[in-house]
Order: sequence, then C-alpha cells, then structure tokens
Amino acid sequence: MTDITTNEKLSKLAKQVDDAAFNAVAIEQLSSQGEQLSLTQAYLVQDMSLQRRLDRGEQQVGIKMGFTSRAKMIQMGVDDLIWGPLTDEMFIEEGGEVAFDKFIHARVEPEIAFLLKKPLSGNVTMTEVMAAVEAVAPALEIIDSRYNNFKFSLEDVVADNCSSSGFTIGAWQQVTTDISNLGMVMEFDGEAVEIGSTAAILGNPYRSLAAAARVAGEAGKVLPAGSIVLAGAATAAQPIKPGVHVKLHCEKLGVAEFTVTAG
Ligand code: OOG
Ligand code: MG
Repeated sequence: MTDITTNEKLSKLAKQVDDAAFNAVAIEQLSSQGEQLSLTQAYLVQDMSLQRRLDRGEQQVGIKMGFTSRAKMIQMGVDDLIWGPLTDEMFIEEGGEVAFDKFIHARVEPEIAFLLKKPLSGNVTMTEVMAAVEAVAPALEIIDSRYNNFKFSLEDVVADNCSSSGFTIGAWQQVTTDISNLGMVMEFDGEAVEIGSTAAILGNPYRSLAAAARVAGEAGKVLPAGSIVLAGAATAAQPIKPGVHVKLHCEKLGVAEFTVTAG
C-alpha cells in the first residue's frame, strides 16, 4: 500500500480532486472510476491535496468534523465521522460576501466553532476538552462536493477533503453557558430553512471536539492552540444560490451570516 506505485496513484487522485476544487468543475466519483481506496488511503489523498493547497500559499487554520449528526448521515447516506483541514482560503468574513461561481453546487449548514487555547490530541476527558477551549461561536459551513451530483462513498468524500470549501464564524463568545442544547435557526433571506439544536451534534458539540482530538491523535497529529474546530452540522445542508443572504441564529451565542454574490 505504501509502495511507490501506490503513492504515485494516490498523488494523481489528489491532483484530480484538488484541480476540481480549484477550477470548480465536478469530477466522477473515485469509487466509480474503479478506485477502491481504503479509508487510510483516502486520508492519504486528503493529506496530499492539502499539501497542494499549502504549496499554493494557503495556511491551515483548523479542522472540520463531518457527519456528527444523524441529520447529515441520513442526508448523505454515510455512517461514520470524518474530518478534514480548513484553510485561510476558505474563510468568509462574518457579514461578508462570497462569490457563487467559486463553487460547483455549494450547500450551507449550521455549525458551532471552537477556538482552542491549548493543544489537543488523543484520548481526552470532557473536562480536558472544555479546559482547552478559548471561545465558542455560531458558524456556517459551505460544503461543495467535487463529485457529480453531490454523491459519494465515505472514502470518496474523505479524499475530497470532506467537501470543505467555505466557512464563516460569528463573534467569539466566552464559554460561560451550557452549549449542549441551544436552538439554531438557519435563514435564507429572513425565512427559516433549517431548524435544529446543538444537541444534534453528538448530543453535545464538546463531544465532537473530543472526537476531533481522538482522530487527530490516531493520525499522529495535534490540534494546535489557536486553531479552529468546526463541530459538524446540526441539520441537513441547503443549496445556496446567487443573491441569497444566509443567517444563522444560535440561542445564547448570537449570529453568523454572509451573502452570496453572483460572480
Ligand atoms: C461532507 C461534509 C459533512 C458535516 O458537517 O457533517 C459535514 C458533505 O456532506 O458533503 O461537513
Ligand atoms: Mg459541516
């Protein structure tokens, strides 16, 4: 699996998904191209495509967790947690604008973001997890699968950096409140399109952060102090279109919003 031929092949697949993301042009699912990747190989492709971004000058600012809610697992037909890197290139200024043509068929989903003040890696208790958090905020994630029709196997989506393509974060809040069951409403132009609760995220978003530390540890990585962790969507995702104003209201934590522009 780690012989040169396999590495060359994985590196070609990384180029394929990275080109698709960079040019906003959909590709056929790797699994339909006859590539039966293991999950380990899929994460190697993800690492290689992140390296291509870093080589272009992007910087990693954190990670995102995926499929931490039943709503998302059901919407996408998969049944395991995934994770992938977030870079500065994906960041959308809160209240700012993002161009629709940057994406293939983007969707948006309501999330909770954590800012770490201590590094996390491996098996950690909930107390340790909470002690590592500097601040928490409502967040919106834009996902844009690079695959035709937004369809994928678990290995496909992992290789495609878990569909990561954009995120915006509301004002950071000190963690003084219990965040395990906060109401969330995601609006398009003032109309609710998804309603949920932070409880949908593994019963408590902190559990997602603990899972992030565990998977990072398993991969021999550390979530450094100063990094951001998106806990995963609380509801299904909704397709965005040019002109739409997207706003998340999260009970006790406030709002996160952005506008999609045509070009
Ligand atoms: C994969 C990303 C999943 C989440 O919050 O569950 C994700 C996808 O649905 O395309 O970001
Ligand atoms: Mg997400």
